[in-house]
Amino acid sequence: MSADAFVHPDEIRSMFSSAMSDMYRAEVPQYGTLLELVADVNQESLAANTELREGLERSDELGRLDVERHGAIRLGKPEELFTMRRLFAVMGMAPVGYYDLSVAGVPVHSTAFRPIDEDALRRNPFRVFTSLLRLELIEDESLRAAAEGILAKRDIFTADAIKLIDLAEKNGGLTRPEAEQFVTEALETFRWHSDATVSLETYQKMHDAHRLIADVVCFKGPHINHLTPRTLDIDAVQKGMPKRGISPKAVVEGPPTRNCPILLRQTSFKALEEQVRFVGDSGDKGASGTHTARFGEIEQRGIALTQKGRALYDTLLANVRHAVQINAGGSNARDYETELSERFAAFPDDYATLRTEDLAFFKYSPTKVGLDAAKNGEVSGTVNALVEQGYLRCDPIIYEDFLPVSAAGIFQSNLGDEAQKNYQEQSNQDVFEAALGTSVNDELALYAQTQQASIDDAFTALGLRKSVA
Ligand code: OOG
Ligand code: NI
Repeated sequence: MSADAFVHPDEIRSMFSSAMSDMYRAEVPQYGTLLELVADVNQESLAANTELREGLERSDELGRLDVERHGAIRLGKPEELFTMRRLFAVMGMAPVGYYDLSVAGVPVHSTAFRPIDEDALRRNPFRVFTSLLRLELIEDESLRAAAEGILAKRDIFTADAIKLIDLAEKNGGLTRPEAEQFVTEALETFRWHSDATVSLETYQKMHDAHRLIADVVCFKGPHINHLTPRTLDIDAVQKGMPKRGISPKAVVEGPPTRNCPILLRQTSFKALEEQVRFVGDSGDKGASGTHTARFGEIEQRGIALTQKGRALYDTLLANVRHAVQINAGGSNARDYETELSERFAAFPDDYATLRTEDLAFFKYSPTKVGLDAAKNGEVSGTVNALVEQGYLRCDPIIYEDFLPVSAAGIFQSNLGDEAQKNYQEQSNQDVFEAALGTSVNDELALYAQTQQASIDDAFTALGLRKSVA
C-alpha cells in the first residue's frame, strides 16, 4: 500500500478533535456557551491589537486558533496507558513531559499527548492531558485490592478500535474509510457512561478515599473530563463568564497578566452534577445517585521558557503560594492576585530582555532588509548582532505544554478542596514510562530544537554558514 492511500495522521487528529468537541458540546451544554464567549473575546482582541494579530499571522497561528483545544482523561491501570499511547500515535500524538501531581495531593502522575513537529502543531495542536491513577497511594489495603479488582475487569477500548490500531501499526497508516471508523471507535472510549460499574456502597468507599479514585475506578471508561479552548485574553473571558451564567474558580492559575504572556494561564468552572445509576446487589440496576466529574476550562498561552526562565517562574510562584494560600471559598483571591503581580515584577516583561537574558525561546527569520543586505554580501555576526542590525526578526515560540502546579489547582477546583491529601510517596517517572512502553519526550529539548532549526534556516537564507551564539 502506498503512503498516499493513507490519511495523514494530522488529518485524523483534526477529525478526532472535532468529533470529540461535538460530542462534548452535546454532553455538556456549557462548553458550547464557553466556545461562543471565547470566539467573541478572541475576535475583539484581534480587532483591538494589530501587533498581536500580525505576530500570530507571522507565526501562522491564526489558523489554528479556532480549532485549538486540549482535553483531559484519567486512566486506571498501566495497560490502559500503554494502549492509549498506541491510539494517540495513530493521530500523530506522542507523550511529552512527566507531571507528578502526588506532591500536590492528587494521586496520579501524567503526561500530555500532543503533536511534536512544527507543521503538525500548526495544522492542529490538539493535546490530551493523560493521568494514570497511582493505586499504591491508597493506604487502605482492602480498598486498594478492591479497586484493582474492579479495574482488572474493565476494557476501555472497543474491539474494533484495537483492530484498527493494529492495522495502522502494521500498514503504517489508515485509509479514509479505516480512519473514519477509527475516529468513531476511538470516541467510544471517551464517552460519558451514566451506568457505574459498581454499587453505590463501593462508590462511596472509593469516594471517601479520594474523589478522584471514585471517578477513575467506578466507571466503564475514562470519560473526557474537560475540553479547553484557547483564548487570547483570559482576563476578559474570566470577567465575561458570569454574564453568560458560568461561575469560574476564584483565581486564574499560572503567571499574572503581563505585556508579554509567558507559559500558560488557566481557569476552570464546575460544570455538571450527573445522574448515575449504580449496580444493584445481584448485578441488576441499583440505586441512583450523582457524580461530578466534568467541568469547563479556558487557557491563554504565552512564550515557552528556557530552563533558566522556568526556574525563575517556579521560584516566584512558590514564593507567592507560600505568602498567600487561597482559602476554600476564594475570599482572599484579591490578596493572591496582588502578591502574584508584585512578585512577578521580578520577571522581565519585554521580549528583548526575555531573549537577551536567555529566559525564553524564539523563532528567528530573516527580514527583507537582511535578505537584501545578504545579496550584497554585507551580512555577518552573531544572532544578537543580526537582530540588532534588523537582519533577523524574532517571534515567541508558544508554550505547548502544561504546568504541574496549575494542573493540581485545576484538579482541586473540580474535585473540591477537601480532596487535598498529603502523599509521602515520591514521583516515579520510571514506573510511568514502563507502563507507557516508552519514555516521554523532553519538552525543553523540543523548544530548543525549534529555536535552533529556525536559526539554521535563517542563516542559510542570509548566506551565512553557521550560527554563532
Ligand atoms: C486534568 C487537570 C489538568 C490542565 O489543563 O492543567 C489539566 C484533570 O483534571 O484530569 O487539564
Ligand atoms: Ni486542562
